[in-house]
Amino acid sequence: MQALLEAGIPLAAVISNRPAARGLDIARSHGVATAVVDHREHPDRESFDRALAARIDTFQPDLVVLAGFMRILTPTFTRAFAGRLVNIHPSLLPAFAGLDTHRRALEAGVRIHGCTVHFVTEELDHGPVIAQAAVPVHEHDTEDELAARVLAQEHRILPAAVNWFLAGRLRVNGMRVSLVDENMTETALRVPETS
Ligand code: NHR
Repeated sequence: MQALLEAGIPLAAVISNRPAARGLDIARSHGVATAVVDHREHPDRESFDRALAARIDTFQPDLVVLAGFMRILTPTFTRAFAGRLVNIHPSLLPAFAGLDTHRRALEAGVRIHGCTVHFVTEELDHGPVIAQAAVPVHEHDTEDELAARVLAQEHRILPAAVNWFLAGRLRVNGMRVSLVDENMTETALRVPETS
């Protein structure tokens, strides 16, 4: 979220389900509107998702970005925002969907790891891929070291993907996303560096 602000992307609002989320303070310090929809005040996911969707609608955003948002969304929500809802996920999807991606990548012994910006659909972490960045996994990496290397790339590809969306340059064809007027391979793929 901070990377979006620093990239100059106009945020209509920052909304969290956690009242103590640090992103809320960062947003306030940038003069961005904030709201909290606390999931603990709702009896079930449907009710939370309806309240969240209603609050988002008051801000009339062009795009909804999940950035560290940790609640699985029901089809009621994903259908309401279909085609204008994206997530940044800390793995090279479809590898390591779900949680604890860096620990699982280390356990699996992969040499390359990374992050993915994708459209959110009802199938968790399986929507059409917009951009990916790869990083090397070093021999003696800890989970934290690997996470930091991936995070630096998350901060590059999320603002890039959001800018493409806002410029109306993304086309979705089934699971494949293309970028109008540009070769996607040269722009939406970040290849691993060796350090
Ligand atoms: N919802 C849908 N329908 N589809 C996606 O692709 C979604 C989504 C909601 C969140 C982000 C995702 C990630 O990038 C995301 C993608 C949380 C969980 C999870 O298991 C899984 C994936 C993601 C985020 N959440 C637990 C739950 O029961 C709670 C875990 C916790 O609070 O620590 O909701 O990683």
